[in-house]
Amino acid sequence: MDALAPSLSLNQAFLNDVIDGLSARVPAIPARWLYDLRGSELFDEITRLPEYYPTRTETGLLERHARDVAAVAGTGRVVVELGAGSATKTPILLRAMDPAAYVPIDISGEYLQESADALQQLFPGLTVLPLEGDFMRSIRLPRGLPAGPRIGFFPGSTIGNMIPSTAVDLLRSFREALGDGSLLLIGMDRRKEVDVLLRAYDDPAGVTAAFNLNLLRRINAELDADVPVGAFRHCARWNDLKSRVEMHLQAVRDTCFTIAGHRFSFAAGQTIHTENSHKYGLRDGRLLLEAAGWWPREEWTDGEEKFAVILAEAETPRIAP
Ligand code: AVI
Repeated sequence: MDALAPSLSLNQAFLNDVIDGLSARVPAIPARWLYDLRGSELFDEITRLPEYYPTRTETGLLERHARDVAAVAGTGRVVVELGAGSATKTPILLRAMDPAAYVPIDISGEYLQESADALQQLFPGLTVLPLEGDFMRSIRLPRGLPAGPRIGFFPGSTIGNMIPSTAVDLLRSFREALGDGSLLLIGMDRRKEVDVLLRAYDDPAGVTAAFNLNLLRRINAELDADVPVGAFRHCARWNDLKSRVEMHLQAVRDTCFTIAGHRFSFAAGQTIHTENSHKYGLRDGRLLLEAAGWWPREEWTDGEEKFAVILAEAETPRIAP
């Protein structure tokens, strides 16, 4: 009974988001529902595509600058990662930092445990304290963490998937959870030529299209629905005013379907907005951090300035003119 309760409420939350989202004036479904098992596998595949530059570029930046991070942060910090640690990026940082403990936070307990186990094997002497929870709601670090300052690690440009007000709220809550004297190492994708961006989010192999369309398959599989997947196509758009790539599912013909007894109809050309990926210019990224109480101290970027890794320090509130 207890074991069923969480999945029941997750299913209910999915249903609520889908019904509310499709009933809205501008139909949209929160991007977090893209990541079921298949969605996560497809996202992994995306990160290896030649057109999808962020993962490769950020990993290169971490390899080049992890020692610079350690030079500022010193050793013996507690590393707190938002999201389960990636097998490629996290070890680069841990190796350079020699931390007092490593705390990965993720909503998926299973994925979290797997990644924590893998890192524990790689760093047998390291205290690994995985924390299951939704960091978008609240962050409460485990009791009994080693004393001393912390460093938050938020790679992958995940911050770009939030609208700016949500991003600032999250960065601020992270600032509060990590405390005075803390640092934050964050990856942000930069603005660049529109064709480069659109190729990264609409690759010729169709992996991103499959990732986006998988949301409709998931709705059919989990929500007693009959969405005609073939009536929609993946569509990536650059919204210059908002400085973001948007993913949509666009109806290729007039269509209607039912989800858990709710009837929806879409005219050809109408879309369901499924994801935002904001791209930050040099000043935009800094402003976002400062709005949340983080002072950017170092910033590293690749030769083409495609991607930035920023090291920011917790700012002490002070009187300002
Ligand atoms: C997870 N996130 C940072 C990816 C991005 O680039 O916004 C998700 C993604 N969506 C399509 N391709 C990749």
